[in-house]
Amino acid sequence: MRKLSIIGMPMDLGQMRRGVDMGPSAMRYAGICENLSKLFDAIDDKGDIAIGRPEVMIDPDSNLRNLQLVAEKNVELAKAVSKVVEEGSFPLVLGGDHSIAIGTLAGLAKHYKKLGVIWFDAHGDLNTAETSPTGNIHGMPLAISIGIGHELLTNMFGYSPKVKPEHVVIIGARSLDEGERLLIKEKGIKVFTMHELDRLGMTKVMEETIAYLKGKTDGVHLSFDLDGLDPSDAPGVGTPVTGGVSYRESHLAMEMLAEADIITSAEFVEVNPILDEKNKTAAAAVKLMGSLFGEKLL
Ligand code: 4U7
Ligand code: MN
Ligand code: MN
Ligand code: MN
Repeated sequence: MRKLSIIGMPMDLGQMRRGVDMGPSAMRYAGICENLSKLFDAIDDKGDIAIGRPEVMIDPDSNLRNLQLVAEKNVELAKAVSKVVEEGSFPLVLGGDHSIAIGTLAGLAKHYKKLGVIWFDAHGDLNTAETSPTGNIHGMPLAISIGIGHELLTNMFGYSPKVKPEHVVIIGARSLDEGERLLIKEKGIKVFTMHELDRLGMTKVMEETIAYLKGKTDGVHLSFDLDGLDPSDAPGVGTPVTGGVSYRESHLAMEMLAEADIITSAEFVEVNPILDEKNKTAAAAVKLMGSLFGEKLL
């Protein structure tokens, strides 16, 4: 029995642009359940985790903006994700800004000791309070998950790291800060930037990604930041970067992951309906989920 469980995480505290809290709603509106129903025996939408965000920006000047709340809410998400795994269901988390990956990965790490992560993103999300140009925690979740950053986030549930750097693959990067470049080199993190995507093509990049993670991991999480796509295909994101992955290439990537049958959990993040054009980005996310879960054109 193949079961999908959806968890909405309408959190916008990891960055400064309002609207990304409406991401889960926009993706549901774009037809997640309708689109995925034929690919699963059952779909269980758990609804949203309550963020209860006050209207005023809290803690606007810190170099770890909204640290306490981001930590608290991610503990809740981690518990919800862990429960879904215990139920034998596939966890699909809807963001929210990318800081929610801290909770998703903390929840998964309870069950997967060698968790692989595919980080599809224009950015590295490998900043710390020291290296971040913005103080926005959505630019830090990958660093935190490999154990680098504020203890309140890295040490969730009393241990760190949640993921080993050698089990991470970043795809689509084209905006990396200085500190992130250093960390990538220091930790030997596998990165396919847009340069490698242009040179090798998506087919080869995905073949290499799958070969790299297969065998040495006991589960693979897909963390899909919609800004990995080109802004022409996904305009509804808070930090767009030109020169991204095309709609078709991204589908090919999802189709290859479906074929390889390695993905054990996923999240789609950074959809901001206020910045979007007629829900285009949310719709792209939902179509990508279809390909990821095995939908075929013919
Ligand atoms: B996202 C940035 F400085 N690197 O740290 C930062 F460019 O989750 C952007 O990938 C982070 O969307 C983007 O603030 C975070 C910036
Ligand atoms: Mn991101
Ligand atoms: Mn990004
Ligand atoms: Mn972003």
